[in-house]
Amino acid sequence: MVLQHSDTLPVTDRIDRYPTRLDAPSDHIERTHPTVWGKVENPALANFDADGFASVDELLTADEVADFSAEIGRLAGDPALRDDDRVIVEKASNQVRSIFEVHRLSAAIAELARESRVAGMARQLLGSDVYLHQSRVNYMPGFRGSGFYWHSDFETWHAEDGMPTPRAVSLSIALTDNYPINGSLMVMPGSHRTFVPCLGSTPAEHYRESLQEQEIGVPTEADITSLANRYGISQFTGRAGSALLFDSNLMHGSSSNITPFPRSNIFLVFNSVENTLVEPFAAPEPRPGYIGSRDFTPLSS
Ligand code: 6CS
Ligand code: FE
Repeated sequence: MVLQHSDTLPVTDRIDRYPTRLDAPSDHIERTHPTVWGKVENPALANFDADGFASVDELLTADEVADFSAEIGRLAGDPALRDDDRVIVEKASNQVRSIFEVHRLSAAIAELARESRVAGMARQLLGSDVYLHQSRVNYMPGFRGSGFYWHSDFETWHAEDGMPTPRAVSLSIALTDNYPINGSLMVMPGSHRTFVPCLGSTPAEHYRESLQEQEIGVPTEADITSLANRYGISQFTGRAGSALLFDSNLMHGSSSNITPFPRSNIFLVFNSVENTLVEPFAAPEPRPGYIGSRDFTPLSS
């Protein structure tokens, strides 16, 4: 059989509209892909296109908050998960920081992700069926909970997971009250329209480091300064049960939490079924499926 040229194209010949993990600084890239691909009907999402995020009050009832808090407490204390790769601990304190693939560990979380009040918002924004690219619970303990430095999630998902375009949204559902003082998420409104190429090549198994503290795939201080001057910085605060839905390329980060008030959330990433993963754009190997899922089965409504 004669191989067609297209059968043998090396991965590096693909058109990459979001080049990153470079060895020399490069200009910011203005996004050409839409933010909202469908028709927004939920009034809470009215400013999503312009801001790149929207907050949703009372997504969960007080009873649901109590039930899910008990569920994630159970996961964090489960002896069967102690040595599981899906559990990420804090570098300094060894406390549980994140647990990945929680939709496979908890039937209640799997069911929540499928509900129309949750997946329905993602379908409206992305204009297609959606599947779960990633799910996790983040636990930010009081006193010594460490934050996440400024980053765009899409930068990592493109470079390390092979997500072609920023046609994905994340929903962070607060299970504790988010105050300005306890490490709540900071976002740059409108920054989802600008892609910041990052410096440095991705080492093998980079996720083992980056999920504790990310150093490669984060913008320079000059990049952050120019974005912050252009877009400003807002903070998401809200009661337990409220949620933040945000575009995959929104610049965001959080400070550490030295208050006694912990901050935990369920984090669900919905990707369009028309944006399924290919080979990583800037990493030697794709990350494991529990971080970047390769099961593209649409969530049934
Ligand atoms: O790795 C991920 O998928 C997510 N976590 C971190 C710390 N950075 C990129 C992205 O938000
Ligand atoms: Fe993030």
